[in-house]
Amino acid sequence: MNSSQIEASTTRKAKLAIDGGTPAFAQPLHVGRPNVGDPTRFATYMHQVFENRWLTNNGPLVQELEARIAADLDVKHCVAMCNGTIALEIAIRALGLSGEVIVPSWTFIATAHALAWQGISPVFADVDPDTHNLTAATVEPLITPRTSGIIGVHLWGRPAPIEELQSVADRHGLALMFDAAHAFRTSYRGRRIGSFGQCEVLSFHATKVFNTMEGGAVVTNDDQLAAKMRLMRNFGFAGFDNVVHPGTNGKMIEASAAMGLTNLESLDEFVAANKRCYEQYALRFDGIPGLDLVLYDPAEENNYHYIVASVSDASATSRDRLVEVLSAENVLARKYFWPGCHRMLPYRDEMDVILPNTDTIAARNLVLPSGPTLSPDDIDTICDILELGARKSL
Ligand code: T4K
Repeated sequence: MNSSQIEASTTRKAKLAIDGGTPAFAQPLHVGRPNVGDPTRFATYMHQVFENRWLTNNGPLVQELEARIAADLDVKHCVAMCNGTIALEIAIRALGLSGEVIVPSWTFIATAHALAWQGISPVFADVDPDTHNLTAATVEPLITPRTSGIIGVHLWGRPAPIEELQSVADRHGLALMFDAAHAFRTSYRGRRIGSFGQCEVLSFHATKVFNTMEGGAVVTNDDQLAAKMRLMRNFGFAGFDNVVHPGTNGKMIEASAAMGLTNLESLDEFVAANKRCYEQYALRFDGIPGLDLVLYDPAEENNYHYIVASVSDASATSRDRLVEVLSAENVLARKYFWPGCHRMLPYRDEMDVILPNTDTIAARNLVLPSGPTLSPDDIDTICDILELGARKSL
């Protein structure tokens, strides 16, 4: 197709902003724009917080949120924390991990930092090119006498191969925990993510499908582990003046719990909106050369929060150029998690690893906006721009 045929094939007729046209969107469309529930409900909860004069330190709203999340995920314990990174650190320490721990490089940097921050070496494994998750085959060859555990990541809310990883861990006597930061309200073989491995770590950051502004939690069926983490998140206090364990300050505040309780009430709507976005993107991507969507498994429960595209060489415009073109139109797409943790400054000189699948994915990955604030017209316009770029070098 020549460029006028391409423009005719899409609803987009205007000059691109990168060529001096007016941006398609007056306001930026961000990946990660927060989902927010009913402000009146939030105000009611906050009124309760003021009435209680209890602002933090395991307050009643935090306890209520923990109970609701544990019930929702069908897991015995939910230990709420101030963010997902501290939750990872506390879980890692409570499990007694040391030496080396195997993690994917293809994840948000917090997964690796949570180990390095406490003197443990993250050992970066490659991922499956289609699922973006670890496999037994990428993990097992990296096990050494110093390995103490494996952290699987349910990337984009799509479950890691839990059973495969569990049998590797069992064979070698290793701990297995999961970074489930993206995986709130998703399932593995029909069972909700939250009770796999020794524990799973959730993030409730503003940009997640379910947020408490900042926040996170460790969920587990292990009574002793949960009790230890409760101590650790509160300086090791077991009652007034009685410190029984080393600890830190990992507590969730009541205002965060108020946000969480508010957002739980709207979570089904957020997921439905994400699903609508995902299905529309999937429909539009069908037939666009060089653009593929990383698909969710319809047999599982998904939160559809991350719209993840792959831009291959068959696209006339490169991934990096598409990010620039979209940005000029006020569509702030992301290259998450380029270039991979193993190529980030704190880690790249320390190890000599070759992760071909991670490198290929990192070069192609493009995360697009989704969520309740995005209209079908918005998605059509974003897809028009992408289609133009895929068919013609911009
Ligand atoms: N493990 C994994 C696999 C994770 O993905 C994360 C966090 C963690 C662990 C750690 O959990 P936390 O400690 O964060 O609870 C963002 C988030 O800050 C981070 O939570 C998240 N993963 C990561 C995937 O995304 P950045 O560096 O991209 O943040 P930033 O400031 O660029 O904002 C992201 C986008 O959201 C932008 O387009 C702007 C938009 N945004 C952001 C905020 C905060 C808004 O529109 N409104 C807002 O209020 O890391």
